[in-house]
Amino acid sequence: MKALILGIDGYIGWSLACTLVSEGHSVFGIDNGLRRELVMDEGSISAIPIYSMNDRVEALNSRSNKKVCEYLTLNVSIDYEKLCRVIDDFQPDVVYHFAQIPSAPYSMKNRDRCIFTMENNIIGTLNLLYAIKERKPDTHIIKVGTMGEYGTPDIPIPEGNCWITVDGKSASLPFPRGAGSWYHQTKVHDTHNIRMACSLWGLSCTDIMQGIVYGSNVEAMHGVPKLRTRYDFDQSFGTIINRFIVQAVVDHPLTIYGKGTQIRSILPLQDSINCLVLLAKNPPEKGEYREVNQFHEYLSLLKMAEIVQKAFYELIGREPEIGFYENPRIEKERHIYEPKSGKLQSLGYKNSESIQKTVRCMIIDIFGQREILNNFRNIIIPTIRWTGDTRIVEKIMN
Ligand code: USQ
Repeated sequence: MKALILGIDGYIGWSLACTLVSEGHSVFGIDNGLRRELVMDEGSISAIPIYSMNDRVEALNSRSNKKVCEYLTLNVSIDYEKLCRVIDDFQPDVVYHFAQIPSAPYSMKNRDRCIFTMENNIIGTLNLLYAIKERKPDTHIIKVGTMGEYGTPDIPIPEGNCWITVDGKSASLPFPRGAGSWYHQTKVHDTHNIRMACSLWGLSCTDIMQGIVYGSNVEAMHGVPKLRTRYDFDQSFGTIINRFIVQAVVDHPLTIYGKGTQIRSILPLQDSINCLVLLAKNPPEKGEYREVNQFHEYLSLLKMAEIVQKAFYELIGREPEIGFYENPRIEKERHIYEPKSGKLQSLGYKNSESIQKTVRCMIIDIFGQREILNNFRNIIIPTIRWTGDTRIVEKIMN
């Protein structure tokens, strides 16, 4: 299989590249290095040291003794002609699209960031849709959306369409979206745009409603330092469980926003990658827009913190404090959460391992970095608020 990965330098993009190459597939990766820049702007670093893209690609190729991975610096939302040329030359069977700004807090900081996130994400996807239509319309597009597109609607969340009845007439229609940030809203817009491209132009796309990914490793990195993927923990690019692990390691309270009764769907990085590979091996029909919900389980934030707390105590002998902070976001803290999933399972997907096991591996991985990470304690507490003001969030109670 020939896979084009847009956003190969990111957390998921790089993990996927290592996995595809280890399975004997050819990879062409594109990235503009934006994620590295934005994390630096946050005053943060990747908790796992990462190498330059050239070093990474060289390390990947040297394991196979041939050129199985190529890389080009390119901005998908700007360089349309270059993107077309890559498609002409590489002739991909599948394109994975991760070349997006993935952060809700980043997008909520102010108008400039909202617009930058909207432009970068939505135009990038439109460029990809046009490039595939014009140059190789039989290519399978796999796009990562988010479970957050659905929001927390207080009714069960279907996988794909739902039946809606008006005046006694019923139709299968897209489930209503309820994004809670400008970033999540970009994914909603993408969903509508991709759906239309499939129906108008006969493109074949899989749109993944993915939960929050956690983890520090995938098997295909074989513990090789140059093959490790990035791991963020700052307020914008760190996601909840990844942040909790770093917080535990530097002896900082685990930062629960609000009551911690919010429920979110989650999955380990290895499972996210397994699903991405499985979907490429089982493409949709020509013209099909296939929507899948991708998560392993759903838990309250408090439960996630307790799992990290227990695992850390068992491994290190110190129990991290769970801290409750003012919620900088505008989000429901008590809600029903019943998302459905079944399409991936019907393709043969099985969960790789329990959250407890993954969290233990993460602690072991990150603990070795504790001295360096201790220098970044000051960027852990959030300042970006959904109201638009930037002010440090206060701890309410332990
Ligand atoms: N939260 C805390 N403490 C923290 C960080 C977050 O309590 O230190 C809370 C947030 O208030 C929220 C929940 O944890 O209720 C999840 O926040 P998050 O930052 O881990 O995840 P989110 O903003 O939803 O976005 C992340 C990724 C995004 C992906 C999405 C999947 O950044 O790219 O699309 O997870 S989902 O959540 O299913 O939409």
